Amino acid sequence: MMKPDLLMMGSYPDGDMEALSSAYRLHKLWELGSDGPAVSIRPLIRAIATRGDLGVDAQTLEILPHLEIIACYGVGVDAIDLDMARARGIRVTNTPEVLNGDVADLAIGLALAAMRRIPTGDAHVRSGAWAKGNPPLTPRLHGKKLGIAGLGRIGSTVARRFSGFDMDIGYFGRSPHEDAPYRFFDDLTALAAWADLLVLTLPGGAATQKIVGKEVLQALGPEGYLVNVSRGTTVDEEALLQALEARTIAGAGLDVFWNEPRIDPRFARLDNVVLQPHLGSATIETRRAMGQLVRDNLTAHFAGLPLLTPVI
Ligand code: 8YV
Repeated sequence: MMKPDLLMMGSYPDGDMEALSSAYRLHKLWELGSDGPAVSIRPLIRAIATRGDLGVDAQTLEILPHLEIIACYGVGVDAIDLDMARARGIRVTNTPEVLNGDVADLAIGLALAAMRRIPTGDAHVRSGAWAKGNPPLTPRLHGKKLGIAGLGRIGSTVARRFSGFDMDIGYFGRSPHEDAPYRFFDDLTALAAWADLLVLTLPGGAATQKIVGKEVLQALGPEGYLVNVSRGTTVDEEALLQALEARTIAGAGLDVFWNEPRIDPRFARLDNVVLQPHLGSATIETRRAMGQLVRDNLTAHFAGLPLLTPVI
């Protein structure tokens, strides 16, 4: 039987690429010209494999008249034009749950790295400066007040992880979670004013764009820390850079940014921010599970079976 034609928006780990190529005729966008798939190929493409950090915009959808499904390697589908996909009856799947633990682990790592200034300590030892004395004391993490913006699947895992640090936990969201044993704030600025550490686990998209701006950062304050493991778009990045430069907030740990991977060079000049290249889900085990979910959803679709993790 003919292999279905599948457009890949970005590469996957080698094992995933091999598995996909055995079942589909792959068209790798990064190997095609700036116009994308050839005009003769476009009508043949029935599936797209994308990633949470890559977009599938209306322009892409418009040139693929027989597209049936978009499988996202990642939980965030904010970069996919869901309205157009829904209007055309195109299915969309993602990879929820399998990455919750890793993203939450990285939030812990970024909080500790930023508050205990671990990169600075590492550089202090490597440079030999330790022989001349110790770096300055830092604030502690345990026992502080943690604010979580977005108590979804990842945010709830973050709360469980940080509860091991004897922290008071509050959260912001559209509505309270009846079963959540944490303090609910219906106003993000109020949560930031209360918290010592604010962790962002909000979904990306228009509803959360720049939800963390100058007012929230001022409320977090000069002893406050921000960790972002959600989407760069949830933060007004100019306001964040100014807050870090002016020490309006004490520091930040960031895994996501606007304009990834070519982020604002001002970040690299700051000593009170820890930077990671969008690695929240980037462990061997989790990426293996994400790749399997992408394939299982595609296999189910082409077998006429229910999708495992449908978004639409
Ligand atoms: C990306 C993510 O998928 O899950 C998400 O939404 O942001 C990540 O896991 C990652 O960029 C995969 O390459």
